[in-house]
Amino acid sequence: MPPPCAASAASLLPIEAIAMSPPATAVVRDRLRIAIQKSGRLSDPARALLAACGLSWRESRDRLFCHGESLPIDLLLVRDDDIPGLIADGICDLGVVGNNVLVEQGGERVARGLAPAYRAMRQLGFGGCRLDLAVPDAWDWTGPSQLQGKRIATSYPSILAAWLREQQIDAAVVVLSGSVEIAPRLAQADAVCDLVSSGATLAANQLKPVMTLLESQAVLAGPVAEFDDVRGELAAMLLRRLDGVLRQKDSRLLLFQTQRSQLAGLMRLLPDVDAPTVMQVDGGDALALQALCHGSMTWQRLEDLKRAGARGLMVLPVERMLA
Ligand code: PRT
Ligand code: ZN
Repeated sequence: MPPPCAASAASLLPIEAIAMSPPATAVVRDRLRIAIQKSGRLSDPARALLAACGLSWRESRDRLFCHGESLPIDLLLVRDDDIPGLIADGICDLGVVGNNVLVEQGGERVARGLAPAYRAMRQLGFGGCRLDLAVPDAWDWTGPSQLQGKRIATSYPSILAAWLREQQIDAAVVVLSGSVEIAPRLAQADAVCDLVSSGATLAANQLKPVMTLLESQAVLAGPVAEFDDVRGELAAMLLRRLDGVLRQKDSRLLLFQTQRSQLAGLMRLLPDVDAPTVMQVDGGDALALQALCHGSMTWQRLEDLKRAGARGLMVLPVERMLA
């Protein structure tokens, strides 16, 4: 993909959105603006996550600005590569973007002598992939030193260059904006450094992954500096809800009864529960427990708990959480 360019994203904005988009440093705003990918791998999951946080907006798939209805939080639909620049320029307050893009563009800023302008605030649990170094199947891979003097094609020159420096390898970085995997077959490069999820694209191009330079997933990105107006409160509320939604995704409520003497043994079987609530039943040794579990609660685990003295086991889904 072409290099980041906040100006190009802004130039795509409809007139009214541009009018609403002076740099944040120049104005105090009373609405929060979140940039998400207009279309692509992160687009639908980002929308679903924000909707689960209680946001709703006036849909305009064909346009770039969606006015927030349930809360003063608007969406800007853009190319993922533009998101870090939009945050750096204060055109957007937050963004949902692959950490790979954030790290790459952060590295470019540092190389240009600019101060860090954005940071990953939360890992979002989707858009998982790796930035892998891959070589032709025919290579007998012995280690990074094999790359000495070779040409490596990538859309992530900053991350790759940093890694090569670390490894003290002198290799040529061939920057391509797409179709990186085909470069060795076209004799443009000897190896590639590209995003991989299933690995099918590498395999189809007779390449094999040999090193992982970065594990990535979608993140909520925001500015390094705190907001000093009402956007700070809106961002804090969004983060609270986001944390609830992310935790709730893999959480189950576990209920059961047991005897006091068996409690310690049962708790050893539940290392992934939050501090459980323990209630005495009838003032005797019988206890009722409720606990939030974050691991999977399989039939096997329930059988193990039952054997250890749990009775009336119940696993309930969690609808909503707010810490
Ligand atoms: O138009 P715009 O610039 O917004 O979209 P884009 O084409 O740049 O982005 P998109 O939608 O392809 O990817 C957005 C983000 O999704 C990336 O920045 C990553 O954070 C994440 N992601 C997760 C991936 C992949 N998995 C992925 N597999 N991004 C790209 N790929 C590509 C990879 O480059 C390679 O070409 O998929 C191919 C490999 O897939 P496998 O499954 O064959 O290994
Ligand atoms: Zn892109």
